[in-house]
Amino acid sequence: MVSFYEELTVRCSKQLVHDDLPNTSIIICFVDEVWSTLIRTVFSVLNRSPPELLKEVILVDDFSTKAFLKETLDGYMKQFPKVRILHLKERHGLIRARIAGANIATGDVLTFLDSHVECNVGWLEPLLEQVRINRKKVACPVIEVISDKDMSYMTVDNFQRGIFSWPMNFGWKPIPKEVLQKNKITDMDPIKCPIMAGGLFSIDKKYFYELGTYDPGLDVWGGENMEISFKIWMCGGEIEIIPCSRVGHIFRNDNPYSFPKDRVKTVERNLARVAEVWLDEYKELFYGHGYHLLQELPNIGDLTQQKELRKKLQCKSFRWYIDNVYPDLDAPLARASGVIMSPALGKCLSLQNATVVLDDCDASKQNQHFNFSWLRLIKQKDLCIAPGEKDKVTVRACDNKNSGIRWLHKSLTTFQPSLEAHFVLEGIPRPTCLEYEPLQNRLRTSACNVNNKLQKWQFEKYIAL
Ligand code: UD2
Ligand code: MN
Repeated sequence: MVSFYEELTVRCSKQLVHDDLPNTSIIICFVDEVWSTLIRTVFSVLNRSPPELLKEVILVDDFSTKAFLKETLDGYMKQFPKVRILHLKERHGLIRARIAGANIATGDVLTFLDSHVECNVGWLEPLLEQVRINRKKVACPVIEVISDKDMSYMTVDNFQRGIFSWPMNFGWKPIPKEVLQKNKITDMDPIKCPIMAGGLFSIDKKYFYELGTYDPGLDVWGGENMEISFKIWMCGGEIEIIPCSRVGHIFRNDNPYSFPKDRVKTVERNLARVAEVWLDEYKELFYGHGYHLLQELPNIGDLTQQKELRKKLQCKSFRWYIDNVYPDLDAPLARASGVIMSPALGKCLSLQNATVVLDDCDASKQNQHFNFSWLRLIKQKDLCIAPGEKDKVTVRACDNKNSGIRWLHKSLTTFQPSLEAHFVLEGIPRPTCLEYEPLQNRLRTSACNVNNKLQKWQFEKYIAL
């Protein structure tokens, strides 16, 4: 029986492309790559790319420590006139190494590859065809799997889209059935891809520079695929996976090279840079799903140029990206919303003359409508319920960086689940709760007490708690 895969291969081989395709520079960055896998990568490119489309192969050695990646490699590659090697004088990290490779490239299109891949038969033409059709299209091959045990090539046959989930983890997801049907998508059609995996893609060289390449402030590894994906989509381009182009990649659990700083922190810092520049109000979801990420904020460096670039390119909002590119992303802007009721009193919190009081519940009144934000603020527009002097409760301008106005509520009070219905001030050693005090008919903060009914509150609607 002919498999789905073999049958697709036959159809792909019959697909026509323009005869004036642009040529490409292949850019392969590596640090301490294994000899055999690097050679396999280069051979697959040289053997399986039409010579007229292959301008050059640029190997960027990101300051490897292994001796065989210096003169030995240079000597070996001399037999291939199209291969150029750039030895960086210090560790750039993969992002800046790719930029260094792009800076010396002479082809019309840049095609980036990891240093441990195998390009399959006919891999290149379908990528360049898409760029030829629209220079703002960024084309990715289907990434197949090379076993890290025996180096065999394994095909994949259900093509998926690259996506992310909060707090910005890359993942794969099949296209929803409705979307397939609605758009009459067949298995050879390019797949619109909200986020690219990162390693393997073709992009028009001029367009890459129009987009300002990568944010050069991203360090070592990680997050750059988010950055370039948001940038491409929000600033007028598209990312597609091209089913007829296939490249195998060795997925490894460990990086075979060392990180100059802590690996996890490096990636988190990169992601925080991306969030600050691209996510608009949705960056709250990023921090709200990974609270410790806020700690990276002081270390993320200057973002002026990135923000200016976004303005200059007149890029669309993140909201637009969600609505148009990734509508199935789960992204509610508040964890809970509506009136905040005291079940014991049957009354609701209300903002009157910049103070918080209790009033008869009326969900239609704007001054009784609150949002519980991802950063744990109880907000009404730009005003937040906050602890005041002594035991007073007041309102203040919301400030995401002010940890003194954050409240724990519902599932956030896991340290003491019995306080679920309470609003517990965050970060105070002695649990302190929002309470109604009947004698003076006012709100105050007071030592939390699980049995005190006047400390229990309920939002009208819980969205993500
Ligand atoms: C994925 C991407 C990878 C990159 C990465 C970071 C694929 C198949 N792979 O992880 O391309 O986007 O996510 O987000 O989509 N390298 C350097 N200098 C460094 C570190 C790495 O040159 O400081 C090289 C490395 O030798 C390799 C490439 O960059 O050729 C990507 O690194 P990886 O293979 O460790 O990343 P991977 O595949 O786990
Ligand atoms: Mn890789």
